[in-house]
Amino acid sequence: MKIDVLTIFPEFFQGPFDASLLGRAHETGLVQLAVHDLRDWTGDPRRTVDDAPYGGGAGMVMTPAPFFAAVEALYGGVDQRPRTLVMTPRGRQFDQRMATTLATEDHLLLLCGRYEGIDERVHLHLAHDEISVGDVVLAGGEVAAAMVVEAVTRLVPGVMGNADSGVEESFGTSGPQAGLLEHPQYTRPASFRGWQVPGVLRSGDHGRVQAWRTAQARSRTRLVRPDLSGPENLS
Ligand code: JFH
Repeated sequence: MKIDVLTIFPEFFQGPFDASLLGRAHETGLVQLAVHDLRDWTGDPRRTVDDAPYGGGAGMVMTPAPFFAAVEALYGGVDQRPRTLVMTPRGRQFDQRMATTLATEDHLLLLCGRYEGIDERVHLHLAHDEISVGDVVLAGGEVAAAMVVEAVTRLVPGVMGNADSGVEESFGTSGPQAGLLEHPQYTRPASFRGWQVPGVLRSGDHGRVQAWRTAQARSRTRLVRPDLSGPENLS
């Protein structure tokens, strides 16, 4: 999978993704992340990317031309662009289902704005979809795009060390605790500062372990995320 990101802060993406999972996926060629500086496609010596809003109001709006020029330079034309997502607080809420769908694409382009957002013509004529990562207002699209990159790339087959670890996690779409928050996890030592690992997890009885985990996942979900407790999750 190839992911292109357009941003005025390309350096933002260097640190987090070089060290991690994605760094290794990049080396193996499974995921190719290319971050592009939007200012490379400005036409003036001051490399301007923003202007005052038509109709007035506070703040500045990102001007459309650099986005279109970048797409034309990178792909040879707007019609040849990959699946293009614009980060915005007014977008469709990003979730695990969307991540799994996006993980099947072979090429994505993520558009990051700053200031008060991007000229509507970019939304209308470049973006296939508008994505919000939650009901919170960020200072720009970069953190949102980083979330999308991380959530999507870990689902690309072969990227994760353990091929199974996507199955039973929170918001996963299959397994005995599908749609529930995850159960508690323990590792060694069995006793740490006087706190014991629950005996059932050391019993060797897989049926009892599974029942305990599902009960834990259900009660935790009811308590902190009742909205996730659909009819199929009611105990
Ligand atoms: C972004 C910003 C818009 C306008 C009422 C609420 C918002 C500040 C580009 C995504 C999520 C973002 C996000 C994504 C891209 C950009 C800052 C935009 C407004 C009116 C203020 C610029 C924010 N999920 N949260 N934030 N900004 N207000």
